[in-house]
Amino acid sequence: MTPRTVRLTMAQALVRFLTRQRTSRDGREQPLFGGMFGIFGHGNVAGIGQALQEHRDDMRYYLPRNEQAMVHTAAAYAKMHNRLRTLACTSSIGPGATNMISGAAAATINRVPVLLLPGDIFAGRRPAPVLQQLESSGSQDVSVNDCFKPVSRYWDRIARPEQIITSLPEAMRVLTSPSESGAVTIALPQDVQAEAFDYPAALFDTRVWTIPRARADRERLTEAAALIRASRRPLIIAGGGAIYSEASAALRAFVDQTGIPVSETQAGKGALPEPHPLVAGGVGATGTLAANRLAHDADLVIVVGSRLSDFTTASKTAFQHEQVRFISINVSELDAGKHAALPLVGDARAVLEDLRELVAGHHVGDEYAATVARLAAAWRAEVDRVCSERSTDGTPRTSSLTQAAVIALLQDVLTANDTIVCAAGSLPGDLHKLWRATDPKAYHLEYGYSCMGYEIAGGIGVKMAAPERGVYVLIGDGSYLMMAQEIATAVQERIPITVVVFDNQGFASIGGLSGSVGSGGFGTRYRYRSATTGELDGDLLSVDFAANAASMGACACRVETLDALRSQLAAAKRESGPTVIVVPVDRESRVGSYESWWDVPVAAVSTMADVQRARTEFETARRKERDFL
Ligand SMILES: Cc1ncc(C[n+]2csc(CCOP(=O)(O)OP(=O)(O)O)c2C)c(N)n1
Ligand SMILES: [Mg+2]
Repeated sequence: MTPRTVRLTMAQALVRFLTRQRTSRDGREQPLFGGMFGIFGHGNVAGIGQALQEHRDDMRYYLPRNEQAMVHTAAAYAKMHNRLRTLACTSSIGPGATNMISGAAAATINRVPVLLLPGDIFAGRRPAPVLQQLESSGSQDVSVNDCFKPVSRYWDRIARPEQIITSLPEAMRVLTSPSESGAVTIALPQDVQAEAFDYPAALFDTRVWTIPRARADRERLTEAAALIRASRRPLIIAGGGAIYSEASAALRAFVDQTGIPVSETQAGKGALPEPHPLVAGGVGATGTLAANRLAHDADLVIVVGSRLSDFTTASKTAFQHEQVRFISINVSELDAGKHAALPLVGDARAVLEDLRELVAGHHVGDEYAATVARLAAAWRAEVDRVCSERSTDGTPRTSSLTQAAVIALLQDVLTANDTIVCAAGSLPGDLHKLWRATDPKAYHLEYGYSCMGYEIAGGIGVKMAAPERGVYVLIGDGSYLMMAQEIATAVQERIPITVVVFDNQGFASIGGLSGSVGSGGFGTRYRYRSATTGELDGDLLSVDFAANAASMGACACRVETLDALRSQLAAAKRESGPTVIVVPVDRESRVGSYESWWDVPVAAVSTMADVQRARTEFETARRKERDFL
């Protein structure tokens, strides 16, 4: 008997296939794709574009304003869904495709699934070179889409329509794999998209991808339990994996039983929601004094779902105990093996449950418990102090409001059912220290790639994934200027997010960093070029962000006081579309760093005295960096 077939174009078959994919974890099943974003050009309009039109009832199409942004939206959507759902993204060939590369890198670095479908040059080649085609004198099998290879976890190019029969299942496997997840790129030559093929009907059967909860090796678990029992100063680092695996209850049970304190990475904040007496807050370069002191003296660090970036480890200076050991719970072997950890390869929730049984009856000593309680209480008091501080003494103010005070007000107004979204600038560091996440989904930071421009696009993805939540995008003026156009998309889709723009006239974060490497803020402020000096040190440039947002259809305003901010935040709740609130904040009022450090190399030779001084300090600080072998 010959198998039943369906005659479709490759693009139609691809879209139909995507509508049939589902995921399931803990018995809860849902569609893998929540829709497809795309910007059409000659590389996809007649292929995927036409297929989407035919499938518009079961695959909703969304029109964003920029291809990079749509990938951020997809990644934020996936992250909010704990990687169980995502969005697909279609682009034309050439610039539309390469615009997605930053988004792909961000998704892959954050281990978040996104499906990217860039158009590609003709597989048939006859009309070559086509508009926007990259030519190579050494090969005809090269296009700009090859640039996606290093930033994708799966990459393919479809030269014949039947290739999707084997490619798509592999692409889905990678997208839904807890350990391999990231950007999946399938480049679609524009001619092949429109070619017909008799596809096996079975390709379009509903397919459920079951997300496993892998359990760790039994012997290693026993070894880990022995390390925990022997440890006098253990510390947990909760990373994004703890949230993706929905391990909060397991983590709480584990620490309630053992008394082990929990510090957090940017992706892991809220894994153990506040208020819990064992939350020590952010750890590492942007960490709290409590977490950083605990890390400094820890003899055992239990890492739960973190890739241990340099921000988390303070460039490998955070852990100074002579005999410090690491246990790393992670679905990915790559991450689990870092810092010569005892690797517990498996799902965070499952492994924590197993580990808890193995350390039954064990609790940290009274003295350590008292130290943890004292440090946590002192940190809470420090947060209150920083948030009520007016502005840095002595330095001229650009605003009477400090960033910390605005954060404190937001903290006061927002509830456990709200989510803040942020990615780059000085906000992530301040939030990592100051924010109290009262729910595992309250704090959405893209800090794997820290990609300026993620914020508003990401906020849209978060709101699409969790329409029941209030979504608050916190964004610097620099990031806003890089990618604000998705406000128009939010207006179009009537997505009611609130965007708070922190206007400090340039790059406060990199300005501060520039100061610390001896360069005095060179190139980090928005100023006119001065006719006298020829440099960018003329008058301050001001941008009317509220007018800009209003021009796209958002409800927008600028506030000068905390009271006005409070009432505008309340008003935003009544809007059916996006609201943008611009808040001027003082550039020089910074939240300090708490006994932490970040390795940013300083010029080894320079005629500038400040640079020479910074280099000397750098060389001293770097000596604290450790190898964990
Ligand atoms: C796409 C991108 N380009 C450059 C950087 C480097 N960078 C990190 S923070 C920053 C400045 C951000 O300025 P703003 O959004 O105003 O935040 P602020 O530092 O003032 O808080 C820059 C340029 C980046 N992270 N992402
Ligand atoms: Mg700024």
